[in-house]
Amino acid sequence: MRSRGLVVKSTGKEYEIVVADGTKKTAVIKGNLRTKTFKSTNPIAIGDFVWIEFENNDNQAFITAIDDRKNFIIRKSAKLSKQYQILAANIDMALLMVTLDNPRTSTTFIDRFLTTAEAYRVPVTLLFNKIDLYNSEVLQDELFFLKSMYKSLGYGVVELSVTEKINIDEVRKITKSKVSLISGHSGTGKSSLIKELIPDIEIEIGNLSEYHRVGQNTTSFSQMYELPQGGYLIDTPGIKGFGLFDFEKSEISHFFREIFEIGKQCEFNDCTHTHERNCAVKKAVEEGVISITRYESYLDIYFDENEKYRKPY
Ligand SMILES: Nc1nc2c(ncn2[C@@H]2O[C@H](COP(=O)(O)OP(=O)(O)OP(=O)(O)O)[C@@H](O)[C@H]2O)c(=O)[nH]1
Ligand SMILES: [Mg+2]
Ligand SMILES: [Zn+2]
Repeated sequence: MRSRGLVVKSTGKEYEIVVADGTKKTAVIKGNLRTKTFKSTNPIAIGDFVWIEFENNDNQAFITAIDDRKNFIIRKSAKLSKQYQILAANIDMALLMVTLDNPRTSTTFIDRFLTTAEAYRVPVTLLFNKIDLYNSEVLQDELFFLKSMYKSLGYGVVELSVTEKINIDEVRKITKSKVSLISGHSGTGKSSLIKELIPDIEIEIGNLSEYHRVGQNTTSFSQMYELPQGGYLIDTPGIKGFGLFDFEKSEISHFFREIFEIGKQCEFNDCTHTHERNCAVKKAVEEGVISITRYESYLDIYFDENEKYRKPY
């Protein structure tokens, strides 16, 4: 018997798969399953459509094939690693959970995530969570700046407090009938949000006071949950960094929307926006038309991916 199903949970070894009649099957990867080229820590991701077979009337199911992916979000697992991790496949949208405090999310991290999503044409909404903790003027100003900036670039932005139940309805609205991935650092409140949207599920929430200890993840594997209003949310373990997968240096600027647009006015067609004369991008940064944080993220990626290059300043 062979059936097609959707991967809804992954422990890295075993997968939970919902098949056509709605039942869930547990399956492992068939030894000779061939997945596409790159080295991945998880050849099969949440959101994948796979084919499973049962052998010898045994209850054990094997994944024997995987359908082509519409899209996916992938990152390098750790610095200097050659291993890649697919966070989720076949998604309609990605939600990036951002907190400016407890823990702090950097703009470099945000922009690396956005760059990857842009490359695979996945729309992103930034969820600025824990606004109940932003009492200082510095944090409030920063929130205002980041919200306006990302909104002006065309990204969705929602400010949120999951524990104070602020703007939960907004998230309900945007996730309705869609398959959405939720990613972000550990402790930003991803699982808390899912619990708020789907109260009757069992899901583990971290204890904030424990986050000061070595970055322990509360959620240790990815899982897809069905929303009461229709649609699915994919909870994932928090990630520390976001290494980019397989980007050509010359491509990077294509995935920074504003740098790509304004870069068309540079004197040289192949301008890298780092040292060239009459660079429209650098001029726009000086004039405040392009945000300095975005330009810094661009340089961070541009120079990081190949250590041979040195910053010209
Ligand atoms: N003050 C405040 N705390 C929050 C808010 N949302 C979540 N928290 C707390 O943040 C802590 C971490 O929440 P989780 O939902 O476990 O975070 P996570 O992103 O799922 O973390 P990992 O599973 O480790 O990736 C918990 O103590 C939550 O109660 C919020 O809006 N405000
Ligand atoms: Mg979690
Ligand atoms: Zn340029």
